[in-house]
Amino acid sequence: MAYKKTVTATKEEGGNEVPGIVDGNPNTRWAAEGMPQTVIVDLEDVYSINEVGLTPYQNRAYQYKVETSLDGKDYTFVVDRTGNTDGASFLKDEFPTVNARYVKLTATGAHGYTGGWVSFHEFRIYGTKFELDKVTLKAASQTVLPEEHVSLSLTGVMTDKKEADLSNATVKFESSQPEVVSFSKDGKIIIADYVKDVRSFDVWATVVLDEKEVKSEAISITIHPTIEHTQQLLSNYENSKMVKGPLVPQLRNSLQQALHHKEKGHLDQEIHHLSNFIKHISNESLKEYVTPEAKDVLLQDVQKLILILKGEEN
Ligand SMILES: [Ca+2]
Repeated sequence: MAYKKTVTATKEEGGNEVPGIVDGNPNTRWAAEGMPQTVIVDLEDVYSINEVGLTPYQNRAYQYKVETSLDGKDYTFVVDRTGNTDGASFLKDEFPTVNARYVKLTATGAHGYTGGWVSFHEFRIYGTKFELDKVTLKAASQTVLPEEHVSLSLTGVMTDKKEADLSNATVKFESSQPEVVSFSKDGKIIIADYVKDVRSFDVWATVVLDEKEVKSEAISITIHPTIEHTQQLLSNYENSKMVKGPLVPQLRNSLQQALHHKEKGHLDQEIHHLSNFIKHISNESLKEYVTPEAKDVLLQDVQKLILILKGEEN
C-alpha cells in the first residue's frame, strides 16, 4: 500500500534516498546517519490499516515506533518496538485496524549495533481502501399516477460508515416491468402511456463507484388510476375490440360525467358517476360486450379510484 507513494524523511544519504524504502525493490534502501530518524509515508488517501512490515538493512535489530494520522498533524501510536532486540530480515507488526492517510516510522536505536546508521530496504503498509458498502434508494412517493414523474434519490455508505459521495458514480435504474417503466437521465420514473394491467412494480438501482458495484434494495411502487387514464385504457380496449357495442357509450359517458364533476370539485357526483361505471360494466345482460380481462382491469381501477376519492386508500 505504501508502494511508490509520497515519502519524506528527516535525512537521507546520497545514493540511498528515501524513495528506496517504498519502491518494492529489496535491493534498494533508505539510509540516514544518526538516531532517531523518521520517515513519513503519505498514502494519498485514507485506508484501514492493520499491519506494517520492515526489512532492515543487514538484518539489524532496529528499535522503532510507528504512528498513524488522518491529517498529518495528530499522530497516534500503533506500534512500539522501541525495546526490540530481534534482528531479522523482516519485522512484522499487526495492530487493531486504524483509519489513516499518513504513516510515520521513527527508528530510535538498534540492538547490538553501534554504527549509528538507520537503514531499511522496505517499509510495507497493509490494509484496505474504503469502498462503497451500501446504497439506499428512495422514491419521492411510492404511489404514482400514470402521468406523474416521481423522483428517485440515492444515498450511499462507505465501508468506514461515512456517507458516500456518489456524484461521480455510475447509476443504473431498473424495474420489474421494463416494458412499462423507464427512467429519465435525472432519475425520474417514467410510466408508459399504455400500462396495460400493470399496477405495481419494483425499482432498484445498481451503483458503481471506483469499480465497486453495489445494488440497492428494491422498492415497490404502486400505480394509482386516474379518470383520464381509465378513459385512455377504455379507448385502447375499444380499439382492440375487448369492449364493444352498447357498453362503450355507457362507460364513456360515466367517465365523462365523473371527470366533469371532478373539474367542478363535486366529489359526491364524481363518485356517483364512477359507481355508475361499475354498475354498467358489471351488468350481466351486457357481459358479451366486454372480455373478462378488460372487465377485470377496468373494474379494479375504478373501484380503486372510488376508494382513493373516499379517502379510504392513499
Ligand atoms: Ca527498496
